[in-house]
Amino acid sequence: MGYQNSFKVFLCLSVIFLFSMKIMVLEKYFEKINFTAFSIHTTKPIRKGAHYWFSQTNKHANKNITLPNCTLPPDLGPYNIQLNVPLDNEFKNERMSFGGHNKPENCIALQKIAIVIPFRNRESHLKIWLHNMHPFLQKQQADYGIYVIEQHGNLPFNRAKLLNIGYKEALKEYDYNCFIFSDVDIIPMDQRNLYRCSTNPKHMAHALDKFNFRLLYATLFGGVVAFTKEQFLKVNGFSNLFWGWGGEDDDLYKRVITAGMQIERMNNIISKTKAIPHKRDPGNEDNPKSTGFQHVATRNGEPLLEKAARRMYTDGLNSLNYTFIRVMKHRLYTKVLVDIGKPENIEQ
Ligand code: BGN
Repeated sequence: MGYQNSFKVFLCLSVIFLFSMKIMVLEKYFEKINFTAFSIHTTKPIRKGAHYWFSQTNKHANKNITLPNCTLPPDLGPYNIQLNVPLDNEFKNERMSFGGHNKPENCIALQKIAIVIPFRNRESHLKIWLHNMHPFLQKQQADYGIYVIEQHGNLPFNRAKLLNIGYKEALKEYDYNCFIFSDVDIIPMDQRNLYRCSTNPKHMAHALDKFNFRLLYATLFGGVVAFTKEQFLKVNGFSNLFWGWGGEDDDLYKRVITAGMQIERMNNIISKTKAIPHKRDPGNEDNPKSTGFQHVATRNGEPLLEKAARRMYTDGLNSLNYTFIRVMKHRLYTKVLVDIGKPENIEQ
């Protein structure tokens, strides 16, 4: 009797064991199928050993469906910018990945947008920018990442070189195809102002409140501009030679025209933009004056802007050198700290 009972128990346990093994095998099989579906919609992170977005579970992985392309929501309109960000009420979105990347949950965005911000000592502006721009970009159904490129040290600021670096660093993480180069203190006042690239490079800060929402001069190309990857490569990026305030955006305008492109601007109502008022930062004084009338950056006494077209194929992305110091993944943005060297006319 005792022998028969133990045999039955053994039989039961074997059945349970075999059954659970079968479930495990089936689970593995389905995991494989789902993983294939998952990889259709994503790209692997490029930097190894890191943190990045796609190590997170993809909510669509189990649905095994193809998502539709994103469309814009119909209720885009004037945007209420918040300048006072309460300490305990920073923007939150549980779905967002660390480092300030987000993409729509239920559709595929056609553009993958890197927003690149040149930076030094402007924490308060960055806080306001992030608090307003994450909800703005998410409302526009953008697939985007925020890259803050910080210049190490106290030498004159080089906005354009930092933007070139942002382009390169962002591409190490994701296959971005659109780059929006933005100052940290500029925030759009209307959600219809699409943070997207277009068939030509786009100027997006032409109707600033500080200039009474009017275009200051026809060739102005500062504040916020959008380039597809191809457009940016075509102009060889920004010049690396503008140290201190002014001129680098005018130089970029000349590159765009020289490369046979036009610039685009949306209408003045949609493009109304806020520039957070502030004093000029130390280390960002006007770049050296060389004429009696205006400051113009120079190299060996030669005004850079005058020779913009001739210089563009030797000064830019293809001549960029800098020392990467570190990357820091914050909840709302990725900060890359870099040593960008010094102007040619500063001797150590
Ligand atoms: C211009 C600056 C731009 C700046 C606009 C708006 C120069 C080059 C000297 C001719 N250009 O004067 O860089 O975006 O003002 O502030 O300084």
